[in-house]
Amino acid sequence: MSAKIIDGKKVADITMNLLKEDVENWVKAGFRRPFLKVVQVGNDPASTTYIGAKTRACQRVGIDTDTAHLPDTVSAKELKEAIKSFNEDPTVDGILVQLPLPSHLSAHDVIESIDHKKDVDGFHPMNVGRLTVDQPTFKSCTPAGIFELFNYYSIPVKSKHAVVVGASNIVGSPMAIMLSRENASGKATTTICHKFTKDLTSHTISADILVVAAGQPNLIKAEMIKEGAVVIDVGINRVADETTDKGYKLVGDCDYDAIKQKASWITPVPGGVGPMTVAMLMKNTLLAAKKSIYPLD
Ligand code: BQF
Repeated sequence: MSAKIIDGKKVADITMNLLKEDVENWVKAGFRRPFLKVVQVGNDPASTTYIGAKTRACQRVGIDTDTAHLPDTVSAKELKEAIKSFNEDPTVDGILVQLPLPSHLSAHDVIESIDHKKDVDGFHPMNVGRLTVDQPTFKSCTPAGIFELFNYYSIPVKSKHAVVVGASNIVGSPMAIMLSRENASGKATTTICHKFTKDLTSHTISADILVVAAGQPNLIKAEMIKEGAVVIDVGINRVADETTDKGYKLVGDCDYDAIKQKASWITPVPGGVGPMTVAMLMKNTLLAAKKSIYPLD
C-alpha cells in the first residue's frame, strides 16, 4: 500500500480562512477584536520561530497580538507578576507562555498562574481536568488539530486501537485522553507508550492509529507498524543538512519514506500536524474572546 498524505498545511489554510470570517463577523457585530498576549522568556531560537508563526497566523485571521519579551534571567516572581497583569487586563483574551522555559523556572507554577479562562494553550490543570471529564475546555492545540485532520479526512477513531508514543503534558497525554474518552470524537482503545515502555514494537505493531510525539528522529521504522495503519507524526526535529540554506532540515519521529509504503494515511513533516497546531491556537483565542468555554462574566 502507498499511504495517502494528510495535508495539514491545506486543512490549516481552510480552517484559518473560516476563522478569519468568524473573527470579522465578531468584529462587525460590534465586539472588540480578539487579543492574544504571547509571553517569551529568553531567546531560544526555536521559540522565536514558533512565536513568529503564531504572530503571522494572528495577523492573517485578524486577531490582535503582542509579545511580552522577558530576559532569561527573569525571576519566577517577576514573570508571575507580568502574567497577573495580563490576567487582570480585560482587553487580553488569551495568554500563551511559550515553552520551554529556562530551567530555573517551573512550567507548572507559571502555567497555573495563568487565568484558566485565558489559557488558550489548554495547559492549565483546570482545563486538563475538564478535558478528562468531557466538560467544555480549551483543548491542547496539537491533539485538537489532529482530531480536525481525522474529521476532515473521515478517518474513523471509534473502536480502533490507538497507540500514542510519548506522554508529554502538551501532546501525548491529552491526545491519549481525547482518543480514549467515550465521547463523540474518541472511543478508541488506547495505549500510551513512553520512555519506560518495554518492547515498543509489541505495542506499535497492533496500532490502527499510531500517534508519535517522542521528539526522536527515526524512532518508528516500517517494521514497527501494521499494514494499513494511520500514522500521525508529531515530531519536529532539526537534523543537520548542508544542502539547505539554514544548514538543517526538519524531520519527524518516523522513517517517512519506508512507512509511506505500508501505512494507509501519513502526515508529512513539515506541513502535517504543525500548521494545524497553530490554527487551533487561533480557534482557542476566538473561543476565549467569545467566552464560549466559560460563559459567566
Ligand atoms: C510545519 C513546538 C516542540 C517544542 C515546542 C508549522 C509549527 C511547526 C511546524 C509551529 C511547536 C511545533 C510549536 C509547522 C508550534 C508546532 O509546517 O510543519 C508550525 O509553529 N508549532 C511551539 O510553539 O512550540 C514547540 C514543538
